[in-house]
Amino acid sequence: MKLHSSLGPNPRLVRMFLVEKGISEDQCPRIHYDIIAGENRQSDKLTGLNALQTLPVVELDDGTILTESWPICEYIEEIHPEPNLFGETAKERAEIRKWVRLFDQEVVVPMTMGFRATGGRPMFEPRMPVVSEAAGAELSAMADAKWRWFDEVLGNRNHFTLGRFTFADLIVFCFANFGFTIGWKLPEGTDNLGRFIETHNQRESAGIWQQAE
Ligand SMILES: N[C@@H](CCC(=O)N[C@@H](CS)C(=O)NCC(=O)O)C(=O)O
Repeated sequence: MKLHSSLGPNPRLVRMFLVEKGISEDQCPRIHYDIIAGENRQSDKLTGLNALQTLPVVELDDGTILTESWPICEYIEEIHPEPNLFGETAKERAEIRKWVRLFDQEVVVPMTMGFRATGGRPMFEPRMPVVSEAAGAELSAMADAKWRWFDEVLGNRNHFTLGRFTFADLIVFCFANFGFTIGWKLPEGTDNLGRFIETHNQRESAGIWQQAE
């Protein structure tokens, strides 16, 4: 198994997941693309693996190609079940997927579309359709409103569900850290999320956010 990777929250989500599973870079070598320079958009090799030219991409030993960070993590969970991050039972899996789906739609989509249309505009406008700067600012504000909602539902806990660390926590942690790398700050009054991030910063997998690429 090989991981085609880059800067950014989606490859880093998969990299954190691999660390959580105890899978080393020897077991899953990483091929890095410089997305700031647009290397992913110029690579015929990557285009052959993923027509969308985005990362992460997982290339299995039998040549199978997996794309999209969340399903990639679910695949890794199935072949490396321990420690469990997606739920032990059908009910637990439904619960975790509920939080992930909510976060993905309500925060990840507006946050990333907002960034692409504002601070990230010089990088993304030549690559993909982006909304106007004004719409981008509205999307960022919508994402921040949902960050506040996630802060409220988290309350004084450090896990969104099941009372233990799951993929739901991992994705929230990852996208908060992505925000920090682009100059975003936690919205005012989200002290529960601040505590959550500080707590999970102690995890070995969080070290990925300190690495230069
Ligand atoms: N929905 C995809 C998103 C993939 C994606 O947008 N990846 C970003 C890095 S976080 C990328 O490749 N950006 C460079 C580009 O679009 O040129 C996933 O979950 O993996």
